[in-house]
Parts: sequence; structure tokens; C-alpha cells
Amino acid sequence: MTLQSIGLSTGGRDRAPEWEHYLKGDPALLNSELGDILDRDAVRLDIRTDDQVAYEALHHPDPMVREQSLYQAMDRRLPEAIDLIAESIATDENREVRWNALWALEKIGGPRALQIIERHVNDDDADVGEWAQLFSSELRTGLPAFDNRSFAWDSDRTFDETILLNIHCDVYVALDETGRNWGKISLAPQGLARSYGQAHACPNTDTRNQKLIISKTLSGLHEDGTPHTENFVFRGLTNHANAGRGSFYFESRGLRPIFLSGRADDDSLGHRNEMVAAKRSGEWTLDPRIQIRGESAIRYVRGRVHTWGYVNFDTMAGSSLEEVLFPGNSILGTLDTPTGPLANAFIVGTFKGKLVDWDGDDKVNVNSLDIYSTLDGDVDSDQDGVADIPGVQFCPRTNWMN
Ligand SMILES: [Ca+2]
Ligand SMILES: [Ca+2]
Repeated sequence: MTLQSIGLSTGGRDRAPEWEHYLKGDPALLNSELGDILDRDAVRLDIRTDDQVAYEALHHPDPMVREQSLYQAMDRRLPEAIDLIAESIATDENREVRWNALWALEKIGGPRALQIIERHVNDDDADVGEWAQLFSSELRTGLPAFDNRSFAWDSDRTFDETILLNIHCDVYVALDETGRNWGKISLAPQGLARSYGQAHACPNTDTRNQKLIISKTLSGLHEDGTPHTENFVFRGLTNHANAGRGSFYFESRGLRPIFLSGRADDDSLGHRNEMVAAKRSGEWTLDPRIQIRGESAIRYVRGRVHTWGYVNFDTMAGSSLEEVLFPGNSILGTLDTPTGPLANAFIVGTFKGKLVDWDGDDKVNVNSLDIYSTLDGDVDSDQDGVADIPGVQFCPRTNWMN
């Protein structure tokens, strides 16, 4: 399986636009999402044949590649995509593949996808079952639904909640400087986590309406086995007009190194320290049965994320997915000079995260995940609430900040 070289492609351009008239309303509102437009025009950079994609979705030994293949089948709108995804949910041994496959069905939507999702509401894995219940409810009503498990919460941890975010990211890369040729890489949640890191939303009840730490942990980058950490402080506003739900729009700007190698902690080509920006908007849902510090806990969050990227495309063409999706092979971009002109990727994604039972005792874990961040987003390797180095939110091992 290889990524396409520049200029050899057929792709999204062959497809007709999904709507052909403007009776729906004002195109200034309906047709201003650059990601939606690029989705129609961009060539797909994964050049595996459809048969390869279908085979690897069920049989590749690496769960990340299986999941990536399911999302690729969806992105290509393969006629057999729903059957493949249904087979994966029924047979895959990796629970994250299974719940991210359920999410893919929700994205496809329609009565057949709904029917397959609802087969799994009473799954042996309670969290796969709860995701099925949640996606089914969202498709039917727009709102999530949860099961009635009890919960476990630790009052000694830095964060009241640690919610693993499943993020599905579409990366649109300008293939040259004409602005006419774009490529698309659709990253399923485990592919994104492998290359970029696993993101966690870490809300605290007293500050969550205006401030949120997103902490990213990347395994497999440091030779000594310690995780690579990057934290982001998001700030914004939250609307509570609907009881039990909060709709939000948050932004983050933080100083971090841009490694010109395109790889985290690879300083071989040097780095520049820049303010890196990201935006997230969406809605969280409280569960009044889970009370922490006198407040209902956030049981579930969903939304969209947007940021900029720098993809070193020359080093990627002709590479396999496994060669490209390795730890650290992606960095956020910035629009600020002098690095800004390097930004060549428009990145849009959707995310979903809920409380999960991570240790199999049938209680959902509210804040059990290891998060290497202080309340202010500084790296905190020993999780004691005190920063390794005050003001430093990105792994300091390359000494980038000095
Ligand atoms: Ca548990
Ligand atoms: Ca510490």
C-alpha cells in the first residue's frame, strides 16, 4: 500500500458535487467550509486498490491499519463499505477498532447503518455497547444516550476528568504552489494517535466553561520509553441555555517548536519557536448521576477541530502507510512569519470522547488516564501538579526553549 506520487492521480474531481442548486439557501453560509470544498476537489493520496483496502480492513495484523482501511473505504464511498464495517464490528479483536468502526457507520448514516449499529447495543464489551447506544441515539435524535454503569473517581489527580478523544482528521495538502492541486489524507483515530499522539480532554469543574487543557501523549518516540508530551491551553465561551449541555467555541495559542524535519523532537534540520494555533467547537453533555466536587461530570463531548499543518510531502510520496504513520511524523503549523509560509496543510477533523471503563471493573473511569500536564498546561512528567519547567508546554528534551 503506497501513497500516490504527485500528479498521477484520479480522485475527488471525478465525483459530481453533492448538491447542484442553491434552493437550500445562502451559499455564503452553506458553501464556506473550505474542508467540504477541498473534499470534492482533492485527490486521494492512498493509492491502494479497492481490493487491497477491503482486504486490509479485516486482515492486516496492525489494528491501526485495519481501522485506517475502514475509514479509507468510507472515504472512497466503496459500495461494500457498510458490509466491511459491519464485519469489522462483529469480528475485530481490538475494541478501539470496533467503536471507531461504529462511528464510521454513524458518519455514513441512513437506515441500514443505523440497523447495524443497533445490533451492538448489548455488546459483551460494555463500552462498545454504550458507543452503539450513543451513536444510535444521535442518529435518531441528535442527542447522545448513556448506560447506567457506576463510576470511579480519584480526588488526588490534577484533573477532575480525563477523556480520551477519538479524532478523525482530514488533512488537505497543497501539492504545489499553484493552489489548483490538492491531496487528501484521511486519518482514522488510531492512525492519528500513532503519528501525532493521543489527545485527551481534561476539564476541571471550576474552570471548564472558559478553559480546557488538551493533553497529547505520543508513545514510541523516545528511546527510553517515556511518552512524548504536548499540552494545549484552550480558552473560549460556553453556552448553557440547554440544561445539561454546553456548546462551546475555544481557541488555543501556545509557544512550541516547529521542527523543520517535519518530525517531533527531530532537530536535525533545526527548529523555530512559534505560536501554534488551533480551534475547537462542539458540545458536551453532563451526566447528573456522576457527581464530582458538587457538579455533574461531562460524560461525553463531540465537535470539530481545525488547525494548520506542515507536511513534508517530498519525503512521503511513494511511502507505505506504515512508513508514514510513525510516531512524530506530523507537526502543527503556524501562520506567523517566518515559518507561516511553510504551512501547506489545512486540517479539519471531528472528535468524540466519552468516559470509558479502562480497567474492566464495570465502572466508568472519570479521571484515571495518565496526563502529563499541570492545570496551566505545563509539562508535568511525574504528575504531581508541579511543572517540570514553568511555562513550557512541549516536551523539553531537545532544549528547544533555550
Ligand atoms: Ca473501571
Ligand atoms: Ca512535576
